[in-house]
Amino acid sequence: MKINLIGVPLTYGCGKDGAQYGPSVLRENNMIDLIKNNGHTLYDLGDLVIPPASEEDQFKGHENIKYLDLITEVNTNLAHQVYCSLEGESFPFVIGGDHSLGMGSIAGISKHFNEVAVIWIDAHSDINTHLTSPSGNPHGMPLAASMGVGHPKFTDIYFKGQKVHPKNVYIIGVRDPDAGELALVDDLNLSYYSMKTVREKGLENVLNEVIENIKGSGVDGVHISYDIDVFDKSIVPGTGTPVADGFTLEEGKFTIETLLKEKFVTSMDFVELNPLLDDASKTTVKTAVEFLNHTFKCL
Ligand code: DIR
Ligand code: MN
Ligand code: MN
Ligand code: MN
Repeated sequence: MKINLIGVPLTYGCGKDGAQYGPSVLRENNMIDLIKNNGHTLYDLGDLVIPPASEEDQFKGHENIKYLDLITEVNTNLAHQVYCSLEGESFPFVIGGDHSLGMGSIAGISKHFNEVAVIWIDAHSDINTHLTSPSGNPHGMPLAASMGVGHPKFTDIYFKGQKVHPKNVYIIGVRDPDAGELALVDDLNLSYYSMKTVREKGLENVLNEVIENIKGSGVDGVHISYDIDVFDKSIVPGTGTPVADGFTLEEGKFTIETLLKEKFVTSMDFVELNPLLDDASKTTVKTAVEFLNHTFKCL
């Protein structure tokens, strides 16, 4: 298939240095060949420009949102890249960078399709707002903003208002939610599969439930936003917020394989690799490359 690769070397959204090196390290580790060798036609759109910003200005836009204007700007550019990729009948594959980029991806797909579903695979649910976030980090807010909940600058990225209806959102793998996020899960009645639920029901059953619901929902676009921290922290030390009791590599591969087999997925993010936090044997890069290789095999 035709794939547009879009790098987003952004780390201002996660409050830690290092996630900006995700795209370059993935490229150094043969990401390009990996896509081509799996039979795809690759258009490498390069990396988005991230303007420099000084730390003392981080709360200039809002007292509990770091780098509000910069994150808004970068996501607007990303949204247009994603939108234009879809208009050109390519599959946008976005590599981060921190997860605040999810807002841009979803804004772009939402402009192209009539109605989209979003599958958010993450140890966190990323549905904080400036009112609930304990960290002020935008990477904990993108899914809320995409549903129209949060600061107006975030909810109105690319075009005004809601990008994805809450009924079309599926969250899988969460084991470190914040209190305000759990309240929103209830308020919006979200399809929320915590890691506890995944263990109780079984991963295959959870995925089949998600697939059946998406197929019955009438959406014409499906986006996967994959946060590397859904993996167990033992195989991804190189991410900003590693959490125990996560996916094994096999479970991650099984998840992507099962979803991609349906042939309804139309775009994807892969985020939160932080090479500066990786161990000496590059465990996280190895996890990422194995997972991505399987992903491109199944695409
Ligand atoms: C936390 C961390 N819930 C926050 N979020 C992360 O800052 O809002 N998302 N790491 O993937
Ligand atoms: Mn995330
Ligand atoms: Mn739309
Ligand atoms: Mn996460």
